[in-house]
Amino acid sequence: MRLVLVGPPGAGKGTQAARLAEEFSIPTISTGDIFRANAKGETPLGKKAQEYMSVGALVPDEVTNAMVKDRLGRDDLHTGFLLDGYPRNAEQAVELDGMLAELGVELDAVLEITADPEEVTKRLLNRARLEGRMDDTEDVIRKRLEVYIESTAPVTAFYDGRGLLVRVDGIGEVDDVTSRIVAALDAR
Ligand code: B4P
Repeated sequence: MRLVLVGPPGAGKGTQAARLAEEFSIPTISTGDIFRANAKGETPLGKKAQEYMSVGALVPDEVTNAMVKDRLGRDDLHTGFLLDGYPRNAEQAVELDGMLAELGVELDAVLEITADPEEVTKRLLNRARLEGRMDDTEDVIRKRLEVYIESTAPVTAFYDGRGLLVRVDGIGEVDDVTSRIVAALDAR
């Protein structure tokens, strides 16, 4: 199973990725998690990523693409993978095509988790209270939503045109959303 997970900030990508990785026994590759781990470790990559994440912008493509290429080249992906939060713009989608062609593999599905801006803002502000993530402030959330509409929404159209897109409603209990996703993937 080779999956891509997209959706607005706060739709539940990270939340569902952890469950789907277990359900399908595949590793998750989350660009956001890799950036955050590097930021915490104060590595050069982390310092660079933090400049962009803290203002809600996308980390530059050359940094992100090289990081994903390196990760996809490792030998623990025999059962597949779940790409969480990548690709996030049309350029990254084209890059990913090239990486997969080099590896001789194809995506099985691109899963879009949908949720309206009011709901995701509420969730992210709640997470800010619990975890204090640097990009969960009201201004930065607004910026992340704008970036999503401008840069990431076209990615779903790109994959829809190829018949790969599976759209699932992300509103409701976490378990219910997981069941919806698994049912939608099974139905393919
Ligand atoms: P991400 O780490 O991908 O962060 P995100 O979009 O906010 O989603 P996340 O997975 O964390 O949250 P989730 O929706 O699960 O990206 C962060 C930043 O990294 C980006 O802004 C960018 O700067 C950079 N970045 C990442 N990938 C990049 C790329 N490819 N190119 C360039 N830059 C990149 O959960 C949110 C909250 O909702 C949680 O508190 C959760 O508990 C809650 N929640 C989830 N499901 C729920 C439900 N059903 N009901 C109620 N609450 C729910």
